[in-house]
Amino acid sequence: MFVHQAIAILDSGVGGLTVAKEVMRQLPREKIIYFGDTARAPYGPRSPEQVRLFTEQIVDFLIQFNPKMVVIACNTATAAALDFIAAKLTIPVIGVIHPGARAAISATKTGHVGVIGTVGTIRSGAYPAALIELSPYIQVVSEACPDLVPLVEQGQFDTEHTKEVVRRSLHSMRQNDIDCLILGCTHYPFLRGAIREVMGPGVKLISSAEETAREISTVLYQKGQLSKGEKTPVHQFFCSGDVKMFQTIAWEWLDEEIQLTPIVWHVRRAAGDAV
Ligand code: I24
Ligand code: DGL
Repeated sequence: MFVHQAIAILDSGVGGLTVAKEVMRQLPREKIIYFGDTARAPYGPRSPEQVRLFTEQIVDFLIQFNPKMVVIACNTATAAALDFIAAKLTIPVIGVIHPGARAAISATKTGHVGVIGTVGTIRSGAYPAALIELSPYIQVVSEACPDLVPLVEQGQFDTEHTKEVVRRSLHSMRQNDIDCLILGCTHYPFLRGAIREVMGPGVKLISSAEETAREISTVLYQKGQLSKGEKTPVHQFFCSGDVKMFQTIAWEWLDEEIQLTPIVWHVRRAAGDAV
């Protein structure tokens, strides 16, 4: 049987393009439908209730395309909404936390693992929960690094200022004797160089994008749902905010022109809500 259904990927903005790119590389026959909620990004500082609501709205939008799988490519949204979304749908729902946690378990020798992410991700405790579920004796230290996303979005990957901010943000990580650090945010792999410099070569750095693409591959294979299409799929992208910004970043990152459709949300906002 030929499976023509697409993989739906969602994120708070453009960060999930790292997962989309990995899927394109590892699974070039799969069609992707991507939604970036750029109008309401960043999700990192928002409450879990709000992130859950936003994620639900995006999934309701994406489900009209009849995808074979939903991928929550944002760590903050995975932390707040994965279980909730998975319970609502009959198709597989994959987040970025479990794949990263699994990779860390297989990479650590000492069992001392560090996790960094947004305030929402770290506050949820979703990473320690995923790690301990897989391996009960693992020791986890986690720390929110809210200053790192702005650095990436300013394109400051390797400046002196970046090194200083990274050093400050990872202070508690350096005081713990970890041998493996999960970069629990879509944006942090862009700071890999600075993070490596601060943590030293003895600490393995785990990025979720590749791990998540592998998990997508495994699940689709097990379900006999890998695409058998001969032609290169035409992916579809949607964003809720500025089209030009999304297009520029997507072009630069994916190295190809994309089909992008702007979406205007018609949702009621609570009074005083800073959307
Ligand atoms: N990287 C990200 N987001 C940006 C950016 C960037 N601008 C330059 N680069 N802007 O994400 C998003 C602006 N926000 C503002 C708040 O609302 C939502 C949008 C990480 C990259 C994801 C692929 C640097 C940059 C780039 C191209 C590729 C990679 C990269 F321009 F880091
Ligand atoms: N995509 C988010 C994450 O991985 C980072 C950006 C944001 O705060 O929205 O947690």
